[in-house]
Amino acid sequence: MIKQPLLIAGLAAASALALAGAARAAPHGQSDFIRDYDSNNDGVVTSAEFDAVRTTRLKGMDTDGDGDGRVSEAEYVGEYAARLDAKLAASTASAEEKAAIREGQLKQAKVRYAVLDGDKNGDLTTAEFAASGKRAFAEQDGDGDGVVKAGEPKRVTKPTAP
Ligand SMILES: [Ca+2]
Ligand SMILES: [Ca+2]
Ligand SMILES: [Ca+2]
Repeated sequence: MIKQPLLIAGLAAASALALAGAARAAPHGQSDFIRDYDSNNDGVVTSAEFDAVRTTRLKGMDTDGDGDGRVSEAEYVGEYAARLDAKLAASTASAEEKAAIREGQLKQAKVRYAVLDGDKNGDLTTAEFAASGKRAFAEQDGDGDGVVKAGEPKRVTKPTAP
């Protein structure tokens, strides 16, 4: 049933649902990106929009109440698991399928955390999060004009030391 390799669209789920019809014609991965980050709905994502959404998201992940903007793997995966569970609860997949999807997705979330945690010290800082965001935005901004548009070719960037 649910065959999306990544359930990243769960982010900003309300606005994503509202825009799903309009955005569906665009290539899948990129339309998800634009749906998630195009806050003013003008069809392109600026780096300012991208940074604002990501900053809000990082704050939402920092759930241990100390508000220091640092996110542990448990916080990161926990925040993701909550969104994933809400999605799975609404899905018509069988219990076995849901369990398999959940296991696979949580594994991927841990992999993503390891990438985000640049110095691998088990503590994701705002600086590390911003660095990974810069790379992610550059990948989506294939023509390098500073905004991400539908149908834009992705750029493959080499992983670089932060
Ligand atoms: Ca926009
Ligand atoms: Ca770190
Ligand atoms: Ca561009």
